[in-house]
Formats: sequence, structure tokens, C-alpha cells
Amino acid sequence: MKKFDSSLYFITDSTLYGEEEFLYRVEQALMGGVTLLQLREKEKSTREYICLAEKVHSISKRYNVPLIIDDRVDVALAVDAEGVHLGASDMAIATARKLMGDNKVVGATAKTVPWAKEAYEQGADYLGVGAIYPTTTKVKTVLTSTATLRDICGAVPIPVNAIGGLNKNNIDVLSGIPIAGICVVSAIMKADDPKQATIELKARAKELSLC
Ligand code: TZP
Ligand code: MG
Repeated sequence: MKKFDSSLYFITDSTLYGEEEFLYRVEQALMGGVTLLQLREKEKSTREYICLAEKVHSISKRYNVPLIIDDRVDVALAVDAEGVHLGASDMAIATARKLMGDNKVVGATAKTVPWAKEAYEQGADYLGVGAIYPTTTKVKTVLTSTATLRDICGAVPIPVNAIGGLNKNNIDVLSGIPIAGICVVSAIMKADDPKQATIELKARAKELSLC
């Protein structure tokens, strides 16, 4: 059954470390309490992407945390991941929904209200909205205002997650906006202690009633 909690959505970046260190950090984040995990690979061949996804999935399953594959429905299906995340240049949400079935999670990026409504109507289960702050993670994005984030939350009945440059010291900017949670890469991936960073980020998000 499809069930997910996006309150602390951790998106990985395997380019920062060797594989052993990367997998260790992913597990530390899971131990720290991330609620949703995304494998995000932009450079790997299909075969390499699947190989890493299998390793990550075998870890995430032990923590009962759903694994979402970025960009690639084929990779998600190949490893029986719990979902896929799609942006504007990826497969259309409606097509992905058909291929993935109703029991898998299909997430979408949305930066405007019309785009958010379109993704919802095509069958998206959640939205990622941002970048709220400039990001050091390699991504083609533009900034999205907190006003637009708030409007998107009001425009669709599915969970909306904020993303982009977020960390425990700046998520207060999201206070009072009815998001379902936050997505982070660097705040956990680049932390000295990813488990502790996860615990602290989660505590701060809870303190601000963001999740
Ligand atoms: N989409 C918008 S910003 C972003 C993505 C994938 C990267 C977020 O990374 P970080 O390190 O949390 O700023
Ligand atoms: Mg994409």
C-alpha cells in the first residue's frame, strides 16, 4: 500500500563521497529519522543507477522508509522502489502514474500554482517546491518565493514540501505555511555527523510545527 510521510525528506548526492562513505551516510540519516529518501543521480549510466538503487533500497527497507528514485521510472520499477520523482523535463506525471500503478508514489516538482494544479490533476502524490534559498547542490532551478509556496499549498490537496538551501538555522522562514515537510540535500549529506544533523533538523522542524 502507498503510504508515505514527507516531513523530513532527504535527497542524496552520491557524487560527494566514495560509495562506502555514501551508503554509511544514508544509513546514518535513516537512523536519525528521515521519513522519506530520494536517490538522485544525474551522471550515472542506467546500469550504475540501478546498481546503486538496489544497495540503497536494501538499506532503506530495513528502516521502513520509502525510497523515491529521481527522474527515472524505469530505474524505480527495476528496483521495486516505492516511488519516483519527476520534474518538468522528465516523463509526464500521467504517463508515470500509468506505468507505476496506483500503489507507488509519484512526486513532482512545481514552481508555480498552475504547474502545481496540473501535476495534481495528472496524479501526483506530492509536490516539491523551491528553491526557497539559493542552493549549493548541482541543480537547474530558480528561486520560488514563500508567497508562491503558500499559494501552492492552498491550491492543491496533496502534501507540499519546501526545498532549496534549507537548514536548521533558516527553516523558520517557513513558519505558518501549511507545508507537509522539508526536503534537504546538503544539511544532512554534507554534515560532519549526518545522524546528529538529522536529529537536530527534525527537532527544529517540530519546534516550528513544520511537520
Ligand atoms: N531542487 C530545487 S533546490 C534542490 C533541488 C533538487 C537542491 C536542494 O539541495 P540543498 O543542498 O538542500 O540546497
Ligand atoms: Mg528530474
